[in-house]
Amino acid sequence: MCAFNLWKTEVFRHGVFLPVLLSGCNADYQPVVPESTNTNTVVWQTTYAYPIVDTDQNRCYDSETGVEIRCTGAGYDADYQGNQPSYTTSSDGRTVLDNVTGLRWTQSTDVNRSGSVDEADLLSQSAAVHYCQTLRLGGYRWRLPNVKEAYSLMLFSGKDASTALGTEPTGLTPFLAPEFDRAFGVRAGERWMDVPYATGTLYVSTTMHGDATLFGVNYLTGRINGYPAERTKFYVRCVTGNTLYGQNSFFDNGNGTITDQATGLMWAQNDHSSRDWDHAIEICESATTAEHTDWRLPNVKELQSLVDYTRSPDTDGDAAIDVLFHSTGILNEAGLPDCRTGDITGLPPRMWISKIVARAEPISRLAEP
Ligand SMILES: [Ca+2]
Ligand SMILES: [Ca+2]
Repeated sequence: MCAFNLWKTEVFRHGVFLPVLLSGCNADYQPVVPESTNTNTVVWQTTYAYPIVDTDQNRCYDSETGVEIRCTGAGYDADYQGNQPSYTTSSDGRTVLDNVTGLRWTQSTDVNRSGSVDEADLLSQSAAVHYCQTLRLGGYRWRLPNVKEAYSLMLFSGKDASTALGTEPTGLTPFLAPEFDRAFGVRAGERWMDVPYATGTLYVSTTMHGDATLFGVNYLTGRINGYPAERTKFYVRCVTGNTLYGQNSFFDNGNGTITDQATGLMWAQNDHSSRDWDHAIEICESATTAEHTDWRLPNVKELQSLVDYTRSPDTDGDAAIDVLFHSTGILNEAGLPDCRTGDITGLPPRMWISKIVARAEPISRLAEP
């Protein structure tokens, strides 16, 4: 079964986030004067409803040798700062506000408040929905995050714990800001990395044995995976605030580009093939689509923002991306049209980010589509 055919997507170019609105701010965020001097009350007002938090990648490496290289001019993720991660923990320590997205999160995975995170904190997806909906904390109306909300917390300064064994999880670096607690696989036979967090996003088709499938987010591997919705137990982190987060607002500029007015990113409408990642970078950095010269290869989180989780090859015969985008199919080893099994972020990110190019849209241009 095919979950997504992102191999069909392809070229977009990218640019630089331009400081347009306020001095000292990037184009996407306008800090609001704090209601008090208590930093816990600082609220950031986003110009965009769906701002993408940067990946927190801050180093560049040669793609062949792995040797660290200068980022300036490399065109790599770390060459573009984007919206740097920023969080504020509440005075009681129980919630964490993402100052970029406007989403507020529960700080702890210890849902039964036993003082430790263990098997008793694992919930089925339906129980997770109920838990968040009935959570009384801080006077907020909580919900289980959708997959885009949950992915907004992913920081790629983490280290993949897929192969971590050991007797203690010390030394592991989750793909999650230190403001949040850590949870690991706790049940017999599980690995440290067996810690999917539940989301409210079900796959529109089925997988494996006809199972309804839930997209779970794993902050120890940096991935999204599909899990049998009724047979998996998940950790839970509830969210509140910014109910527009994750909702795209595409506008066809009529010149081969699509602007997402929710994220502020402009994308190339057509995909483009590339030999490898370096070639994809080269294509983006030199692109002049619609006479823009600031195209870049998108980072993995920007690319995920394009995924339309209401679509799938099985249900639509097409890629899980808005129909405004022109997607090219691929042929599998048998020479047949095909797509990859599994979720998009279960794929090696370097493979699919090499397929798409994006550029940040200066907000001034959003007004003149
Ligand atoms: Ca970056
Ligand atoms: Ca507990």
